[in-house]
Amino acid sequence: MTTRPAIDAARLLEQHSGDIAAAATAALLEKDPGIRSRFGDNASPVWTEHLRQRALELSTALAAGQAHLFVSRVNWSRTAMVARKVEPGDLAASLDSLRTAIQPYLSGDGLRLAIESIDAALVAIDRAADDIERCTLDAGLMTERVALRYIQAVIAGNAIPGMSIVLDAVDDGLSERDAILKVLLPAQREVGRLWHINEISVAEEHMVTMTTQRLMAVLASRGKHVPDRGRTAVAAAVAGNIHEIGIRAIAYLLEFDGWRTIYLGPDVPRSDVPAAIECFEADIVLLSLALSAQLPNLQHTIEEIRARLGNGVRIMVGGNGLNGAPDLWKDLGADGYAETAEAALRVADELVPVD
Ligand code: B12
Repeated sequence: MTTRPAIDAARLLEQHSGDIAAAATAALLEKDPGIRSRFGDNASPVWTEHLRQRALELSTALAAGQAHLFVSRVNWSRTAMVARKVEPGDLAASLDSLRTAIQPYLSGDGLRLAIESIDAALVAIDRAADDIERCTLDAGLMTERVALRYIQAVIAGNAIPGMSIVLDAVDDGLSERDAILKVLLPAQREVGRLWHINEISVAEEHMVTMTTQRLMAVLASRGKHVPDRGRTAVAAAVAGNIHEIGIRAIAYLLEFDGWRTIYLGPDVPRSDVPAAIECFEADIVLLSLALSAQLPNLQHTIEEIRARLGNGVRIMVGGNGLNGAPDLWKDLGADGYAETAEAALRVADELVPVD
């Protein structure tokens, strides 16, 4: 439940995130000289950026009335830091500094809620175990075995053989739809885990992601499409979100199911979304966000659609940034939400039944 003080505090945190981060970093480095010696000349820029992100995440969690979104982001950072040999104590010390640095900007209930969220995050990271997240793929399943072989081949620099591993499975009877749903999407999640725990670099993640985009396009054009059933969907990742595999996969799967699909791509300016809906007379728009920090952009996009088009178009939202907050879509003014691609197809069918 969002309250007025939480919304005001969220606005102030967003507005002053730069100053708060600078003050918190200065206090952190003064209090803990060990951090400066461990990070060298990078100490100030690295921790300022880190704390600016924290302030923005705290802001979006307060605005959404979901403190646990902040806690889960801090936990995420802890895992990434431990994997990169950053002392967990540094993260706790940085949150202490953040707690002090927000005090000149917030007051009353807003300040209390912000401090409660920071304290909850401190408790969570103190209790967190250091065990590394385990592989999500099950080599006992044919599709996930293919996903593992695909990742290994591409990271070894063999993109064409990697794509062949998946295409051979299709020749052996796997549908193009399942190749996307059960091989490529799980492969992408596994690549995210490997990057998070510092097992692969950003460049290696990019190699797989680029190959997945290439292969998804091939599968999407080869797969069986049911005839057009007269429904149009617009799909986009909201402004600031440059993750596009998930939403693009859903766009392709809708096409398999006979939807006319207008895929706008990543990072779409909010005013371009209603224009596309109008231009293509869409029945539904699907909006994707990857990080909770992108919630304000999602909210603004929905507001812009409603302001220009009223309730004439169905709005469905989803993406990693909404995981763990399954009811938030209602507060955002959307008509539906789904956590996975399969569920997205079901909800789209419910929201826009065939005549
Ligand atoms: C590839 C990738 C990138 C690429 C994206 C390139 C591209 N062209 O897409 C790049 C390198 C640019 C990138 C950048 C960043 N990334 Co990234 N990225 C990934 C990765 C490895 C794969 C993304 C993907 O393809 N997922 C595959 C699909 C299956 O998952 P999905 O996108 O969540 O979509 C599914 C559902 O969410 C849902 N869905 C998605 N959209 C919609 C929309 C609707 C309407 C519906 C109903 C459903 C729905 O259905 C999809 C299918 O099931 C993920 C790992 C992961 N677990 O996803 C991290 C991940 C998403 N990234 C992450 C992070 C932190 C970042 C950065 C902040 C890193 C940084 N410090 O710079 C930036 C932020 C960029 C930005 N502004 O958005 C984190 C997010 C953690 C979090 N939630 O807090 C993840 C989870 C990695 C991790 N394990 O920690 N990333």
